Amino acid sequence: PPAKPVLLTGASGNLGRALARELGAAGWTLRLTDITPFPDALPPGASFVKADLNEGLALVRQAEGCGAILHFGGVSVERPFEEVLGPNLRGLYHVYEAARREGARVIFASSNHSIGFHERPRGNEAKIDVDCAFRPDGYYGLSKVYGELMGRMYWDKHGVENVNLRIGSCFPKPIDARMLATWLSYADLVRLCAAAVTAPRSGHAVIWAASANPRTFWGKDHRERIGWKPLDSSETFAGEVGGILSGDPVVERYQGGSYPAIEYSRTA
Ligand code: 15L
Repeated sequence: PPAKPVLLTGASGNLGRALARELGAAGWTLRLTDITPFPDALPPGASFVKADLNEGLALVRQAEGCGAILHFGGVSVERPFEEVLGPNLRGLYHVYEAARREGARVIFASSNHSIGFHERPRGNEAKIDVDCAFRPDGYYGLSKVYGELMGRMYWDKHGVENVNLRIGSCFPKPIDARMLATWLSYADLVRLCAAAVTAPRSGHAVIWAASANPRTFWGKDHRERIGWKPLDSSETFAGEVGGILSGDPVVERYQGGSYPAIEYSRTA
């Protein structure tokens, strides 16, 4: 386990709960926070504080003495701009200011929706690397772009290390054909976060957070820097979900799936 406590925002969310349970069981000292109460029994060595990411002071206090911040809090799906603004943009600023004060590393739950308007590769077409253009597929994806760029800026300007996880689809199992490309198992997520926190140096890193899926959309990233390799694969579920398509050409064309199609009004 890391020498210093680790702050986890969004602890009451699906991914937060999985991380709290597994890292807690591995003996980590966790400071959990969320705007909604923590629904599970507290893991050994963990504490929980209910707080809003909009409140900078609360976050600074919780981060005191921490060596890393796993930032999984905020709005996690497409929402109107005004709803995304507070938790996802102002919240990020508070996280990074706290990290700067503590000399802590930030592990940011970014998303494939920061690049969701890239088309899916067909056949042998080249896969996109993490230095591809940002192509956010909505206000939520745009907030993830902002988060990755905030990490870029805090590293260049203040030397705050950060690992940006472009999470595909992290669920117990894939539920449609797209997720055969984008799925990330909970176990691979937990190992990824552990590697991101404990690697001796990360700088500003960006990682495709998906399992070892043969149908992946994604190519090169910075995983070697933190020594992470996914061990699971969506292919186990191909027979079950490989035929599940949406029937919507916009959804099937782009990597972001249903998100690009939300309020899509382009005609040419
Ligand atoms: C995300 O960023 C969302 O948080 C999650 O609910 C899924 O929609 C996922 O992306 C996905 O693209 O499958």
